[in-house]
Order: sequence, then structure tokens, then C-alpha cells
Amino acid sequence: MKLTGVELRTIQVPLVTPFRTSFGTETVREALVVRAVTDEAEGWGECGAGTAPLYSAEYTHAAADVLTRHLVPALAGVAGGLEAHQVAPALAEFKGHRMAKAALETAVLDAGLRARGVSFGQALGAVRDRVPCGVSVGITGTLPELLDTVGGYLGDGYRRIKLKIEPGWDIEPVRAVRERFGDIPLQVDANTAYSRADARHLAGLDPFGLLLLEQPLAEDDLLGHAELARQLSTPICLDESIVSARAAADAIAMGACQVVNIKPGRVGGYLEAKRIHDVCAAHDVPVWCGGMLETGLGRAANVALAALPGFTLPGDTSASDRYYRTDLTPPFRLEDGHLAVPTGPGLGVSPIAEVLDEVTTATAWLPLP
Ligand code: SMG
Ligand code: MG
Repeated sequence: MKLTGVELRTIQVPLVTPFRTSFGTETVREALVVRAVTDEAEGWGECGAGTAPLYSAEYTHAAADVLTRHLVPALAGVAGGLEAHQVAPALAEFKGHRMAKAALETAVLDAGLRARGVSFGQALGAVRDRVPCGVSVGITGTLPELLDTVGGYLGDGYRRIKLKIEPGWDIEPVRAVRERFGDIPLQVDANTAYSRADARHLAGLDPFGLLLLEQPLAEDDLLGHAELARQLSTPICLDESIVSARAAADAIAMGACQVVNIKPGRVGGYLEAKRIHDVCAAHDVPVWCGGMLETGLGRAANVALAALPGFTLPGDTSASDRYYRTDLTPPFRLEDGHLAVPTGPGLGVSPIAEVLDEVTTATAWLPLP
């Protein structure tokens, strides 16, 4: 397959409701959409980075810059035809920027799979044709608003609720949801908002029988997570800390987590995400698919990944209408608490041209020699 060029589009899509986490409130999803044009087919990738470097060091403008100056030009140096497995080695000399790398690799992978008529699910090793879905509930600020929101999502059929927490919004919201909705599958995500000194406070979550506590401490604090895991009965799940299969293996060996959130963008792409799945499966560590408020493009690939055998917990793979009034692709709809794994070639979905044009705020075409 010969890569002839890459198109980068910055998109801005309004969210149906503001999404507040411990690091800020998003009302518009900004993302980068990558289109790989080859002599055989076109492929799409979505970059999970947002407007500002608040979830991790990456952000949209930086992703566009590193793709333009370094990552896309580096693919010109790959001898012979280009296939997806050659992308990560070709980009390895550039440190970090995993979300930008992931978007490029995903676009090349999608092009290759479309050319061969193979779906993402088939290529990754999916064993299910639909996946149970959870939903991530932002910080609302008042308990009545939280209970309304959670009640609405349970009414929609979501199979698991995740509450975003931060100091000052943790024990009480969990208590309120447990009291109102009983023994539903419930978990919390702190996005690094706590410190080691908060161990006793976080132990206050233990009586509520949560599925897991996601990323309470800093991204680089594996030892702190291991110490915390010994003090809590609530299982610790890592998100931000797990940037590679090696990081996953290390965290498991240290006892820093009992569960892993796999986000393909955070780890550099779907091929590394699959390796993390395999590492975790070898250690009997359950995994689930995280989300970065993806449009239908990123969602299609995430749903395919979530259909692998080790994904035994519902993911943050919610339906299109939880995020967007109009998705970039035909909408993913929740049916009986599940999303169907796309079966068409590659991602199995493509952007609707008019919608994509409407939300695009900048475009760049990067030709390859
Ligand atoms: O895609 O449904 C989604 C959002 C899931 O909570 C979610 N993601 O840390 O897991 C996480 C957050 C990071 C994104 S916040 C913009
Ligand atoms: Mg998280």
C-alpha cells in the first residue's frame, strides 16, 4: 500500500451537556481527524487529545504540529509498501505524542483493512458482536442534579455508571447514588486529583462496594497506587499511568492496579492496546475500554476493541446521543444496554461529508513524495 498523503482536520463539535471533571469543564469537543489517502483505499483516525493539556500533556494544536513536522514526514522513509504495523516503529524515535501517533496509525490501519475487506473487530480478535456499555457522569455540583442524570442514563439502559470525583465531591455523591439506585454496577474516576495523604479519606469509599476506583493519584505515582491498593478494599484501576504494554506489566507486577482502563489513544494505538489486553489477560487482570468523548469514528474502533475476550467490564463506550446531537458518522445507538460492533471493512463507518465539513475549523493536506 502506498501512502500518497494525509489530511488533518481540526473539528469542534458541541456536547449535548457540559462534561465536568476534576481538571475542568468541556462544552465543545475539539479533536483532530486524520485521513490517510493510499493508492488502495482511504482510512480515518481520530486523535483523542482535547483543547488544552489537562488530561495528559497532549492537546490538539500540538498533535497537529507534531504530525505535520515529524510524524507524517517520517512515514515517507518507510521502504516498500506501508502497512499499519510499520507505523509505530517508524515513529518510535519521536518521544511521547502517543495520541497523535495513534490517530495516524489508526488511519493507516483503517485504509489497509478497507482495502482487504476486513473489519477492525476481525483484525483485532473480537469475539462478540455487541458490547455492554457504561456511561461516565461528570461532576454536577448538586446531588439532586446528579441523581436526575444517573436516573436518566439507567433509564436509557446503561449497564454501569461511572462518577467523576474530586476532593469535596466523592463520598457523598457515591452514598447518594447507592441510596437511590441500590446495587447497580458503580465505579468512580478521580483523574489524578488525590495525593498519597488522602488514603484514609479514600478508604471511606470502601463500604459502597464499588467496582473500582480509577486513577486516584498522579500519572507517574505507581508506588503510591501500590501502597493505596494495600490500604483499600476497593480495586484500583489505572488510566493515565498506563501508557504502554510495559507500563501495564510493571503496574501489575508492583500491585499498583487490579483493573486496567485501555484507551487506544493514550497508549499509541490499537495495536499496542491489543498488546495491553494480552498482558492483562495473561495476569487475569480485567480490562475495559476507556473513552475520550470520541465521535463515531473513534467510537467504531473502540467498540471493536471492547469486543475482545479480556474486556470483561462495560466500557466508557456510550451511544452517540450521550455526546452529540449530530455525530460525524451514522449514530451509534444503545440497544438493550449494548452497542453493536461494526461489521463493514475497516472501521465500518465513514464520516458524513456535510457534517464533517460543518464542524471543521481548520484543514491541512500533507502530501507524501
Ligand atoms: O468518552 O465517555 C467518554 C468519556 C469517558 O470519563 C471519560 N474519560 O479519564 O476516563 C477519563 C475521561 C477522560 C476524558 S475527559 C475529557
Ligand atoms: Mg479516567
